[in-house]
Amino acid sequence: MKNHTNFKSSMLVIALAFGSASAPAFALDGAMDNGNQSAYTTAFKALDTDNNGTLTKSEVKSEKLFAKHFSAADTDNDGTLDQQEYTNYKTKAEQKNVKRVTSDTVITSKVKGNLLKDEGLKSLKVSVKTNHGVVLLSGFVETEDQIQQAEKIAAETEGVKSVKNSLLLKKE
Ligand SMILES: [Ca+2]
Ligand SMILES: [Ca+2]
Repeated sequence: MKNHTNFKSSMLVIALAFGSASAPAFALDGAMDNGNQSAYTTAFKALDTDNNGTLTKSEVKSEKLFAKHFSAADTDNDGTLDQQEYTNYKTKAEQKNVKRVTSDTVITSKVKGNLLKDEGLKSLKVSVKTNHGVVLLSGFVETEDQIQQAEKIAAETEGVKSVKNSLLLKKE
């Protein structure tokens, strides 16, 4: 996990660097690491309807994130968001999202691992998907017991909030 943390902090440095210089962000359009930053620049300009370089609460109201968290994003408390405040907050929100997706991925692989440990289930192709800790099981199994067993194993896996069981019996 150490590398992951380093990666995050370097992303933040990039965000800060680009927040203060908007023009170069366009030049890097398409580059993997900077894709989001230039997207933010574009989004910022689109929202800034009077083109004065800052966003008021009403200019930004079409974005759910800022409609909800305007004052949190307005770090200097001047009632408007400049490009840096906008980009920083957006980056932070994005990182939270990345974190969430990562833990869903971890849950999925744990559930898959636990299913593979089960003698009765390991040969079956059970598909596992996770969204916000909710695990979706799907695919075809041979017996009613396997459906119940797979659900039980998934539900008992660490981090799982609930299980949606869409497993079906194979028709002979
Ligand atoms: Ca404006
Ligand atoms: Ca501000």
